Amino acid sequence: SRRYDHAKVQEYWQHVWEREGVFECPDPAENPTYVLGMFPYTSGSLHMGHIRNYAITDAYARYRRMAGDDVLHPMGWDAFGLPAENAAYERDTDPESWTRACIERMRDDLREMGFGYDWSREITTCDPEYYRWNQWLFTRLHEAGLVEYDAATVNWCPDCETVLADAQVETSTGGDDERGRTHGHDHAGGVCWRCGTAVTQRELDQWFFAITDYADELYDGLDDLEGWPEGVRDSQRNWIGRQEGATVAFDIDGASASSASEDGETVEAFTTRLDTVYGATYLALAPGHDLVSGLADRDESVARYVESVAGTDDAGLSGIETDLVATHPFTGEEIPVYVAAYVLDDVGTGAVMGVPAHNERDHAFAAERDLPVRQAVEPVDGSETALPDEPYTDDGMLTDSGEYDGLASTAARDRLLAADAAAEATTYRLRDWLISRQRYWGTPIPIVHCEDCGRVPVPDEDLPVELPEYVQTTGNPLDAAEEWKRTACPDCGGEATRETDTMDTFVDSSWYFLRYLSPDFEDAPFDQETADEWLPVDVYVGGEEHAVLHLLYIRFFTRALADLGLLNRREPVDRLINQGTVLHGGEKMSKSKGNAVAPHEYGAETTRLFVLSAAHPAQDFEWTVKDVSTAYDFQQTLHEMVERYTAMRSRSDRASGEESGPPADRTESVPHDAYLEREIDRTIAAVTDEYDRFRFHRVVGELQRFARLLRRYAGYEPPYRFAYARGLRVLTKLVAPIAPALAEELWHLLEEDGLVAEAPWPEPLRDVEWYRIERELVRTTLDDVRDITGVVDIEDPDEIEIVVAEDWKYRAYHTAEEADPGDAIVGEIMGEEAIQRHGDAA
Ligand code: ANZ
Ligand code: ZN
Repeated sequence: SRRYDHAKVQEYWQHVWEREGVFECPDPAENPTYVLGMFPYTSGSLHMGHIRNYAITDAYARYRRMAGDDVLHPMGWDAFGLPAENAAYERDTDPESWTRACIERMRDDLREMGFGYDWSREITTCDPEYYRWNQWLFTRLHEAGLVEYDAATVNWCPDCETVLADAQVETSTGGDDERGRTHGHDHAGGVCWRCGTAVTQRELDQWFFAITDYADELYDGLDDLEGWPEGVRDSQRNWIGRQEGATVAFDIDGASASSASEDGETVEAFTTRLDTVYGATYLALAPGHDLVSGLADRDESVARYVESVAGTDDAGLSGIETDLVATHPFTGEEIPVYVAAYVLDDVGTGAVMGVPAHNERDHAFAAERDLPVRQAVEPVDGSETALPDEPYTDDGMLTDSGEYDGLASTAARDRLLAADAAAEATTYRLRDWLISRQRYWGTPIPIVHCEDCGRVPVPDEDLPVELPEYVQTTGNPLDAAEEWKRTACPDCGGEATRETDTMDTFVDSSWYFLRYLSPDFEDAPFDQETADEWLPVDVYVGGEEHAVLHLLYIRFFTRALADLGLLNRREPVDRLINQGTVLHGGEKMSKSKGNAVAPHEYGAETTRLFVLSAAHPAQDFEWTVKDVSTAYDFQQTLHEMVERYTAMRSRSDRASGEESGPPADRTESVPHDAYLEREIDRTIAAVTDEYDRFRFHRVVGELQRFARLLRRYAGYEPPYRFAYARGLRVLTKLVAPIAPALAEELWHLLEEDGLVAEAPWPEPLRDVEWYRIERELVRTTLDDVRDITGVVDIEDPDEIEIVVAEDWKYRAYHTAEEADPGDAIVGEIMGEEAIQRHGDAA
């Protein structure tokens, strides 16, 4: 028979879908389902990671559309950012032209893949019509006190000449630093996330979003995000880094005349182990602690130490003793004060009480300096510790701790909090979001600097502040745009200059999912009523590299917008899927590794079918030509089956002298028909269930199995024909979300009306309660399977299929493909006919 020409088929149906507006989301929607893939960064062309991401959302969107939902499946472009500027620089063009060219190419790529988007809602973040709303939102946040302008030591990439957010600094080993580090924002030793250049530190005035105001909410909210992978929730918890503990106040005495200026100062040390406080034998300050700058001014050796550790990542256990002493608030003893780089500036209070007996680091620090090791906690069971050689770090019972002796650590922590010197404290690792970038290709921050009025927001009616024309410079092109910079102060009308920083592109992507909902809305970034109706996004799919940054920022924005009264939702996404990696030769498939396969190399339909059938969306999988050809063959098989059937149908129509309509013998009840009908119902129920769970690989597995079964019937003339025809129709519908163009072709061959993309999802003919029970059973443990089947030598429960027949009897079958179906029945025996049927076909 004729092989189907997949390239032609794809192109044709893509055209028809567009002509018929299949993917345009009804407005207003009755049954809204929002399916969203993370919009691509406009880097030039689509890679396999994109394809996998969008194949997942497209399959789910198509499935829900057929199931009767009003589905929104939009697409847009994350178009601002440094790489465009770098690319433009290298190619001697400007970022805008380069970006627009990328968008054209990538849009074509997406179309060619047959993905169904509502292009009427396309958004591009570098359009002034989009970024004006970034500016508008900045102004609203500013009014609400959620924007700050602060001098800050910032991570600086000397190559990109820009500030980097903490999360844009990677450890030079290239690992996922988000999870590795527990403390700190001291990124010396890190490299720029884009170009890999070693990051340095700089002091600059910068704009921040006060995401830390939401630290608790963002942290606590994670517990309720049941549709999110645990790994992502953990990464966010870790990133927010909430630690509950206490501060302990130490009074400082200057031991010499020159240190009198610190007399009467108090240093608060943050600790999670207040129970060990009697074991504190020294106090250590971070090099950036407030007290230290004064110390350094009058003490050369402190100054030299601070200088020597600035910008180094592993100052180890170095430190320097100061001429200060601290009074231990519980014992009244005087303890020495050190400056030590292991105490981080921006963790806790930047000061620690050193407890050598119960903390590894403090123990090591003390050992090098012969500081006393004083035990305050002992094992509850009275067992020996390795003190003073090794610290005892577990909880236990207090000893040598005055009135607290004998208390358990937990109880002691509570009781000690009542003391004057102690106070409950929570610290966070999360820092405010630094959004300033000294680059051109981003949203200009809508602020005017006026000598008299200070920093004045640009009034809404003057938005957008559009980017000036691009000029090539090494620094920030906006600084060089003299004419653009010069403006009038919105307040006093006097001469003023524009802010030249642009916004981090993560601002653009923090609310884009809202813009799709009302892309032409002119009064605000989005229409609140529509947004309340559509949110949260039902499914959001994207790479796990966004586990922290982007996915924390959209949560922050949603909450901030709710507090601004612009939205009635506090979480943006109901269900999150991080798609796994496509591997090739054991390594992540990528251009830079030279192991990339272009999305169209094997044809769009084959690629989609393969990436969806290879593994669960969250799992990594290996690209192999063998598996690709399996996907290809499956399409050919389906096509052949339908073609053979239509040929047979027209033969028999001619023989019976009828154009169409049921043959006379249709009313006869035939056992094989009943069996096939039941299998059709079963397949519908199974496949629907798998689509609901995003297990497209199992959908394909079910469909392959079903196609094999159906094929065994192919040679039979009526009376099986009606069940068979239904089987083909159902198969076509069920495969449509995954191989949409092939399915349209089959639908057309079957002479069905309309488009399969718009056809209703198939329904089982009879009650499938039995099927649900069967599924439950399959999910039970191996022991249960043994109980039910009485078979003891089952190794792998996946080899066994439990079926509940309509007579409610349990039946178990081997499902391993090689097993002969007739012999493989291990439970009860199925009806004679069915065995015979299987036997015939085998
Ligand atoms: C005294 C103490 C005794 C501590 C003890 C621990 C154990 P973890 O260890 O991750 O729970 N810390 C506080 N501020 C710090 C800073 N700015 N830089 C470096 N370390 C700092 O973190 C909590 C502990 O980290 C705190 O509790 C403190 O040491 C240290 F047996 O205080 B602890
Ligand atoms: Zn002014």
